[in-house]
Amino acid sequence: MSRLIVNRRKFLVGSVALGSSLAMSGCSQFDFLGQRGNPVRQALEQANVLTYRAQRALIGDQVLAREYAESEIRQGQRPNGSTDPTTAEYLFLKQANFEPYRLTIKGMVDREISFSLAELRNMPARTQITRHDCVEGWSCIAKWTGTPLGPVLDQAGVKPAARYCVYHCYDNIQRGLSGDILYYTSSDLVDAYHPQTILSYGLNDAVLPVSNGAPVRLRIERALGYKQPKYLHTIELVDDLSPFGGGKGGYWEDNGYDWYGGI
Ligand SMILES: Nc1nc2c(c(=O)[nH]1)N[C@H]1C(S)=C(S)[C@@H](COP(=O)(O)O)O[C@H]1N2
Ligand SMILES: [Mo]
Repeated sequence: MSRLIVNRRKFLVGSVALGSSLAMSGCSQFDFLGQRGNPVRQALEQANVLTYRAQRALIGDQVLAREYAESEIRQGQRPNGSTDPTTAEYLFLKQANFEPYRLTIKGMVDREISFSLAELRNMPARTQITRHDCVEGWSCIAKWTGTPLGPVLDQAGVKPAARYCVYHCYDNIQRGLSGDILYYTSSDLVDAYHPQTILSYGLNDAVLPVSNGAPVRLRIERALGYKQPKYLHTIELVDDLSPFGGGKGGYWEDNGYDWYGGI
């Protein structure tokens, strides 16, 4: 099973090249993927449009991102992108020390639910030291603490036809004449249920600071920096990403970054 996932990942990286030039050669490993009728290619091509019912077969037995030792944490997590949101909702929460904060799970679920910060902190926690890679060309090793997302989604009951999680954030990453553009990104359900995917409220043994996404930011450890939503307030289960923002599944994705964003 893990072989299939590795292949899926390789394929998705490879598909950038395949998409822009099917005839491009020089990547002999993927030559078989160029054969349109090939069953492996057909299966992989479907991977990120599979429903939850189908993605469940891929969940579990997943490849973990590398974890590091304490001694490899060399500096604090460098704040990037939004570092101090100015939306009214966020300013209200911040001055109230995030007491009224709730994380909502909605969309294609059996029951919409929400959790306070205290409730999230009381759920089973996981701590992991991982490397964050930003496409701007820097990385940081940091220690993240939070509760795994999978069991939280299970409490809402993901509908069999759901395909993606859309992660909605509080921050206005862009302020324009036509109003604020709020940060968002998305993932498939394989990444959402990955054992290292956590709703993180702790960073380097301290409470997650505002500059790094307080009170809760998601970690998807096999993905690039822009797939790590800070200031997270709602996770929406959907079967189609086109109604959100520019339709490409995220703020940076709408601006041309790859949707999958795997490392
Ligand atoms: N809500 C929100 N999430 C975000 C961003 C942002 O601007 N707003 N920037 C992204 C990018 S590009 C990176 S590299 C990381 C930075 O996380 P850090 O500030 O904790 O280092 O957050 C990602 N998640
Ligand atoms: Mo980034």
